[in-house]
Amino acid sequence: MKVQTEKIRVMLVLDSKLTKKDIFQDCRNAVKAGIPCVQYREKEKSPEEMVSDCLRLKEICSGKALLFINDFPDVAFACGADGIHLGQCDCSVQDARELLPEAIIGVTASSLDEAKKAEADGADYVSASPVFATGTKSDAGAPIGLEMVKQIKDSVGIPVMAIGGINPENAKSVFDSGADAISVVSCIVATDDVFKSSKKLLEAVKK
Ligand code: TZP
Ligand code: MG
Repeated sequence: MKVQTEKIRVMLVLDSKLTKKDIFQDCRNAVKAGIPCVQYREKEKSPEEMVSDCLRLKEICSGKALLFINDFPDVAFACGADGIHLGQCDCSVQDARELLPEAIIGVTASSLDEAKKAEADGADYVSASPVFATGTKSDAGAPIGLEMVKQIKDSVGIPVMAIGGINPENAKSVFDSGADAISVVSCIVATDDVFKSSKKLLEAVKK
């Protein structure tokens, strides 16, 4: 990863459907707790709404946490995000890189082939997905398991993130399998106290 790679150890993916408050309060509380990296992930909002949301989030994260945008390089460009996360069906790494030469670009990978291709395409990290079963993303596919996280780690030279069903109880096992970073949604945003649940996760993965 290009900048501040060591910061990307724990990423919180915000979710306006799962939150008990709103994504801005969640972001503020998570950043206050020490979450170093936040991802904006919205599937149904207009481009204008996304840019407006992300400008607010950028302000909340400013100087404290990195802001990533899921799926939309143009939104990332408009708000000056630090990074972009792309799925297998999103735009190519090359197209994202053209628009965002300085951004950290991550790509989801569920197999060794996808992980190797992401690296060859110029991704800065791959996100092994889904490690465990998750109810948060209905089309996430079957869990790939910790053994596949390890195999992906052994197959690429770029950092490996892991996502899907990760929580304070199993997070350490994900790092022990070789992951450099984890990304979570529900174990933080679906709780009543985002500050407290962020602290709990960070404590569980403390080096
Ligand atoms: N991509 C793969 S699994 C997933 C995403 C966005 C959802 C993970 O959510 P949770 O609640 O941490 O299992
Ligand atoms: Mg996507």
